[in-house]
Amino acid sequence: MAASVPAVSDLVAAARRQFTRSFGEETPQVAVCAPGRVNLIGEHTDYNQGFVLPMALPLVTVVVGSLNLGQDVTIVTVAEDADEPREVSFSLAGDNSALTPGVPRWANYVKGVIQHYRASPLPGFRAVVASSVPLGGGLSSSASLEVAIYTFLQQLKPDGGDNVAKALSCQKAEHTHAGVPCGIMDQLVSILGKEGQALLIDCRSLEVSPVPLVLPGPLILITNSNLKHSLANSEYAKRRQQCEEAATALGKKSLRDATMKELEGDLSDKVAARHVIEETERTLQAAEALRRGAYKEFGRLMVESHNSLRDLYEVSCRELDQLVSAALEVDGVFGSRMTGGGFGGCTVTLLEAHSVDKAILHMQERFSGTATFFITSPSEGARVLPLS
Ligand code: GAF
Repeated sequence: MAASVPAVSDLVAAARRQFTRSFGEETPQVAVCAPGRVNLIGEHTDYNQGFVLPMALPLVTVVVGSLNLGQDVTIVTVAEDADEPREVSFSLAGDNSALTPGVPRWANYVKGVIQHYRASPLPGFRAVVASSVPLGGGLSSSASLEVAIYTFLQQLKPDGGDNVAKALSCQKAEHTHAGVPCGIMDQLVSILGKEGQALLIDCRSLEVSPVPLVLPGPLILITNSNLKHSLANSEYAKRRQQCEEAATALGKKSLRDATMKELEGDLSDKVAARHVIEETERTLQAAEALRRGAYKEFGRLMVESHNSLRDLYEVSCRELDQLVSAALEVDGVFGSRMTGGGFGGCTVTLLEAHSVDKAILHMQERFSGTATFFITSPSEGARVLPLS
């Protein structure tokens, strides 16, 4: 059985109950949310200035809160994590030393966003965070938290910037406060997501083109391996560095400018570059196929993408490979692949609606761990929520 996605209104209600418990007040002044994302294709291409095709999810991070009179900040999360405190307080007065990363780790994303917010100084505030995006599941729980906090701060003090500037500030927060040299995909789609549309993003120009994914039609099934990935582990940074070195060796500013012909010869030390060059091309073809409703072709490109991430880029793992192979054994499945940074997290599968139950059952049977399933559709990006 697929899990049901919690309604945004239920998350807001949970955050409001915690707000009352923590601050003794009935109603916060502001409520906002920002979604996680699933990437349909175009993996590890964003920091090479290539193309990506993600969509925003109905899984979101909610922030509710109010202005403080001084410069004190208190943030509480409703998430349970036995190892980490659920509440953090600091002052924005003086230099930025209170924003130095530390514990709890979840608060580092908040501190990073405050540090890179485009309209300083910020007033103090009290807020509660609640999220339905699985943590460390490859669905951008961190970008959704960054973007939700930024959107909340915009209600307290407008920043006068545009959405791209907002995404870049949130990306910077991840670089400086989580130590992950991520690309721009997750933050952009969390801000710009649209109901019924995947977004083709050119990660060089940051131009975004909608690609309609109208349902009913095929379904998108997300399968969480429940194996938590750790993007901060050195592998992500290592891949990024390999790509930069490969681009320099080819005399290019980024791998976006390189062609397979230029890689000819000894490919043995350039397999990462080959993944990026081919994945960028695949993403453009996949967007075109989706526009035409050519789901079989789209599915074939998803499988090629997965195989390339597994064999060339080496960011998949046994659990993700098992889930993808199992999905592909079911009639009515167009394609399946790992999604996000890799080393755990989720797979995404495109399939006929009538095959969903069969696919879930078969994946459960063939998987060595315990997986969670969500049927999903493209949703709205970050937004301010009513508080009635
Ligand atoms: C993570 C990063 F945050 C993204 O920028 C992107 O590189 C992705 O991994 C891989 O495509 O989600």
